[in-house]
Amino acid sequence: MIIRNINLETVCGITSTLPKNDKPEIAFAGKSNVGKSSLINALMNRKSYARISATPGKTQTINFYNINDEMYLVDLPGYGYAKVSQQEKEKWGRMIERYLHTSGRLRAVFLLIDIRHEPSANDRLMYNWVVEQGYNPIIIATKLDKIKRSQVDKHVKMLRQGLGLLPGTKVIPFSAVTKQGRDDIWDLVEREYLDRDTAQEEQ
Ligand SMILES: Nc1nc2c(ncn2[C@@H]2O[C@H](COP(=O)(O)OP(=O)(O)O)[C@@H](O)[C@H]2O)c(=O)[nH]1
Ligand SMILES: [Mg+2]
Repeated sequence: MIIRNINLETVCGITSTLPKNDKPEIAFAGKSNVGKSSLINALMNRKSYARISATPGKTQTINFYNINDEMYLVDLPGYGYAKVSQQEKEKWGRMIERYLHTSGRLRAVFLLIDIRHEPSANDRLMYNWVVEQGYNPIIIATKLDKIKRSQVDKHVKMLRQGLGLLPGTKVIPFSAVTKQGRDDIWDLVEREYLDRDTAQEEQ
């Protein structure tokens, strides 16, 4: 994807009305600190347009990034942040659920999981829940630079087993430091989830 312009167009808090966008949306879910903002920045070729937080759990809004007036990257609130009350967590859960149910343009959900660790109970809950909402999430295994190259296959297998991924589910290892995996993600999005007039593109 050639990034021509980006714009954080809508920021939704708990009580906000969700936007009725008329362009395809790709959403990113994952626990706090997994690297969602870093991934979105890398996809947009920016260092810090999406806020990168040293304090997990800070981004408790749904952020819609307009890309080239062609599509949206949607940053969902992180889950599993211990300092947030149960009541607060439920509110955010309902908000994400409302988004997944009502967005007419949501094409795909990417679920981010840290490549280093066994998926947590929250990760499994999130995966199963997204599947129950009718989506077949693509897994991004984040922080790829933190493990040795020789360990990657083993860790991807650990994620597949730990999450109980449905056969055929894609897992894309990614590093915000080296940008490895970035092009694979864009290729997938452009190939599968955007309405491109391919005849025109090829001219
Ligand atoms: N080494 C490394 N650190 C990362 C990577 N992605 C994110 N981080 C770090 O992890 C922390 C949380 O990142 P952030 O993007 O804010 O996570 P978010 O809470 O999921 O949006 C920050 O300190 C980032 O610099 C990565 O691919 N490699
Ligand atoms: Mg974030």
